[in-house]
Amino acid sequence: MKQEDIDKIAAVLDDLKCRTLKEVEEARVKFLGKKGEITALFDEFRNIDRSEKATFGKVLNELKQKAIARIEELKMQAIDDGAAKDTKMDLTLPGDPFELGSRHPVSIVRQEIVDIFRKFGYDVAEGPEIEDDYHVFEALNFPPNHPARDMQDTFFVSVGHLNPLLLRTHTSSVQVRTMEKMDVPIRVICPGRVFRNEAISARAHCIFHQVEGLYIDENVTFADLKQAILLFAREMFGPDTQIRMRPSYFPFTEPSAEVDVSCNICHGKGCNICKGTGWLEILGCGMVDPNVLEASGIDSKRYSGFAFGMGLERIAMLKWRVNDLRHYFENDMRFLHEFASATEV
Ligand code: 2NM
Repeated sequence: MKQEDIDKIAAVLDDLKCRTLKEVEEARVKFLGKKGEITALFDEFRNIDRSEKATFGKVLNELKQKAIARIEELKMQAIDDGAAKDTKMDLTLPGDPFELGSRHPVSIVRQEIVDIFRKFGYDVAEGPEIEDDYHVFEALNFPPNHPARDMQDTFFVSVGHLNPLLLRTHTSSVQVRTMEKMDVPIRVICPGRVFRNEAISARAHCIFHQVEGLYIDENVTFADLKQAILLFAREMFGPDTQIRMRPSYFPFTEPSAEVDVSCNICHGKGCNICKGTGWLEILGCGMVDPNVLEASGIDSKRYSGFAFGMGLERIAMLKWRVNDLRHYFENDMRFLHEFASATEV
């Protein structure tokens, strides 16, 4: 055993540089591992001359302590100067983003419509999606054999009763319940989900959303209806919007009309959204049939009213030029995120 060998190892330890924790571990094995250089000197120490043991025992122990301390020091350094490199992680990268949800286009449109009518003094009413025949049809002046009662249009929950349960096909049932409960004057809008047994396509779905409105008081006329719809259309589609009414038919209103708004995309010139007509159909309306008022206990000699209804998916389609109704129900995040900027949070 030579002092020279021990000094050499001590010098190497002093100069040792490690960039990574892996290199530190390699250095530890090189000096202190089972077959390490310092371990080898201890093995050699067992066989040396008794006279030498006193000198080398102390020196070897000092060398070993020095090696342990130096390895520990290098380990701390490696951790400090970016041991991270060892794991291929870039800690300067921004953190994992988490996705914010956004309002569904149908919800956005519903909220806009509700806000407009709230401003006009209407209340909001909601009611059950599973309804009875009476509130969906009977009280709304649907004759007993009206085609809308047919199995083709209505999802029945229970059949064979006098008053079967079914999924409501319109939210007018909520208005019937309002007329039963509340005193006149009534101003109410009813947003909600409705169900019709239709084949699913780009333009039709078996589940969709409506907002219906009802206004009942003394001396309510068709002129009031027209003005209410005009004010609504201008709030909803812009101050230059024009409306036109076409005669129509609904069992619960007489007279009835369909309302078009001027196409705010081509401003009446004709485009593919309005199919060249300059007009877009947005709602149905009319004067509440006296039979409907009477069925809910309202004196039709003293009171009159108007009602209207519109489909939210259709209005959202016009607003954002969505070309297929099915997008609304597929929960595709790429579609839904298109509307992230359409509402203030
Ligand atoms: C529409 C069109 C016309 C309507 C009628 C009633 C009620 F309950 F008062 F009779 N609610 N909603 C109505 C009238 C709905 O949707 C196209």
